[in-house]
Amino acid sequence: MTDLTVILPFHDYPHYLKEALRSLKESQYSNFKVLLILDHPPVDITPVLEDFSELDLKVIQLEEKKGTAACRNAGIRACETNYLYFLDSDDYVLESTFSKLMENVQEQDLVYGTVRNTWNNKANFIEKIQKEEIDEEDQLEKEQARQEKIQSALDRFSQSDPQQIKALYHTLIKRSGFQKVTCLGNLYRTKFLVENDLYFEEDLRYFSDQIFLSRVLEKARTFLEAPDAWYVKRKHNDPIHEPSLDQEDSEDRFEERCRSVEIARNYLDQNGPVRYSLDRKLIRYYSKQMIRHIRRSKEEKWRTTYFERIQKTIADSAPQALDELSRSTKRLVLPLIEGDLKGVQRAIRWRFGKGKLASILKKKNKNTLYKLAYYHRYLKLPIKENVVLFETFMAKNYSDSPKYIYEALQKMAPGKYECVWAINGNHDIPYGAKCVKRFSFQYAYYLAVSKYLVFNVRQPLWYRKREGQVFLETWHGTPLKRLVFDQEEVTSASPKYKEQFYRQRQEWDYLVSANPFSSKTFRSCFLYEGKMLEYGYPRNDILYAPNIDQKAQMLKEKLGIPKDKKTILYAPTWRDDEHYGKGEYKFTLALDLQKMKTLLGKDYVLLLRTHHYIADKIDTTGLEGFAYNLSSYDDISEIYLITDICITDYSSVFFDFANLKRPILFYTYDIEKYKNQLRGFYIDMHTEVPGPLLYTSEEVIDSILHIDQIQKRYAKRYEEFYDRFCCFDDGHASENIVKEVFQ
Ligand code: C2G
Repeated sequence: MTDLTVILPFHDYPHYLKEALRSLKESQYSNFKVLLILDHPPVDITPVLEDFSELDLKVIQLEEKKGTAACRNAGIRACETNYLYFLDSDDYVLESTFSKLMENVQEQDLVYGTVRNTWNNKANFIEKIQKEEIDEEDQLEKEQARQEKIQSALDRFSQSDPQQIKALYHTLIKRSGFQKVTCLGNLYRTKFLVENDLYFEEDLRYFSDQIFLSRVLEKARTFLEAPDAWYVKRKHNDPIHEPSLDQEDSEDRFEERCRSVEIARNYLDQNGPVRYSLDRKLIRYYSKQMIRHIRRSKEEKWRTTYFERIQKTIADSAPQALDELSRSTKRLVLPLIEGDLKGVQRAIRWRFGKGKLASILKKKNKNTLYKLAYYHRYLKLPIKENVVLFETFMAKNYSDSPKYIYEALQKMAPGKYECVWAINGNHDIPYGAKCVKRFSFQYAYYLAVSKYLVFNVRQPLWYRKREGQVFLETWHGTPLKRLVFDQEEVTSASPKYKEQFYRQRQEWDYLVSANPFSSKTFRSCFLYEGKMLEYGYPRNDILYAPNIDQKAQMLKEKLGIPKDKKTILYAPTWRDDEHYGKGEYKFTLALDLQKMKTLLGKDYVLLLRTHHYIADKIDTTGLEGFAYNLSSYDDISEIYLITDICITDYSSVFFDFANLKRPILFYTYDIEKYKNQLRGFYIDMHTEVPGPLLYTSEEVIDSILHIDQIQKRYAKRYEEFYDRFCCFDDGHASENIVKEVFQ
């Protein structure tokens, strides 16, 4: 007999629903039904359901659109099994989740599992947790701390059932804030819910979970802990198009937060542990978060209507919850209860004043003092009309389009502008530009007062564009790999990428595009609405210079590269999932350099160049005279000039190199993972790129040995590619851009 029902409400975002259903299909425990409760989806989901015909799934349609709480209630009412489990359609379970929950169940009212939060889909989540290094000592310490906290909860509620206190600790006390208090991840005995009339409050949009859970915790008599049964809750990294409830910015949220506590209280024993914990949660929200708004917000409501609203709710807290506050929290709460805003503001000033001073003294803020100077001092200074700030690849080098725009500006308007380069370390910059270190006081100063800013990656997150500033974003490559809003999943460092990008791209006045394809793609992937400069890439001007052979010879001499040999450049990109820390990526060289040296060394030398994100150094010991590591050379455009054959993978390098019409090979040994799991591509690599896809070192070597044949075989495709992607480049991009932006 089936003994479990999964209640799955759905309104929108079918791609998430697919993943949720797939996770159910993959469950090891299969003795369950699914009740899919449709809350008037704007799309037809029949095609999605076709792939899941083997699930025992019943669809229920709500009569009118009512929200998640109503869907869950409909699910409870329609449930015919002994147990039920709520799954939101944007989340998923693991293969073992249900078996772990059901393993030891014996008619308990509540079986509570673990909720894990992630920004990732299931495949990436699993890969991440498998890679997680488990530090046993650290684990032990965490476990000890956890036990201590549970013990202190048990001590404080020594009159109550310890099983109830443990469940309360795991599902409510431990979860920070209100949003994290959820009905998800647990198994409920259906009869227990129905007999106790435990349903969700349908007119609450954000906080019905905490009322439901508080009531369950109050009423349940038998509990079971199943910590290995994981529920995976996804955060949406595109809050602009697909906000989750947590990400919705709504006026109702504040009112609901207070009201949900008030409603829950009606069902709870005033002296009981659940009531105490809930009241303390609201006080904590006030004393940790709300006071920041009272202190700083431009919106008066935090000091008027919201202040009065929360005053009423907190004043009605259980006496014990108020009596046992720490001294510093009491200082904030007592004037609130008396409605004394001035008193509250005094207490806030005291708290923050004390905190700030302490942290400056501890030098915690040492590295961010320049930001304070930026906000409180530099932004108040007038903009300097003739100052231009340039930055390439987060000040790592002097290269890419900002370099060529800078040089064109110096030639076309000598002495007219004061040019400043944000650059770390020593680099040769002509025309005597002023250099400032990134993230320093001077950097913050020039960010604030420069009239023009020319960047090839994003501006710092703390930068705020001023009225009158002109921001020229050159970007740094034609997109092959999907970017920002076209990326379903963001697996690289910051999951808030989309949200941040949305704000940042609004600060760009100009965006440089190298071809019609980029122009179209940038509109969709960046949601960019400003002016597009369609002159080609300034960094590619050098590829059209009249004296490129001479330049190439000079560079070979400078780098000590033999002139009598042909050159192969290997310039791969980075992989989103392989990193040490923020902006520091791993790279494992998958080319057999020894073999290349043996088979190609007579005629060729190899130039190696890793992406600027890569922290690993390539080991070229034993390859002297054959392999040259040019990873720290500033400008790859110059390296193209001395390259006869270019090998890359998914790097935008080939779009630029194709301007030279020289052969390109693609070493795509991990294409399936890159395409399906990490990024996805805008163009079909199998049919649209101007060279063969190769999967082993042997294939790479063989292609180099037969490069003439390859060139012939790919001639037509190369030509089409050139017409499509190199059509704006004509050697004058920098000049045209300077004319349009500066003159
Ligand atoms: N680059 C380089 N050496 C490499 C790889 C890249 O010097 N081994 C430089 C090239 O100028 C390249 C640019 O860095 O065009 C961007 O690198 P990509 O590998 O394309 O990757 P990414 O930084 O993710 O940018 O729209 C394009 C994308 O944003 C790609």
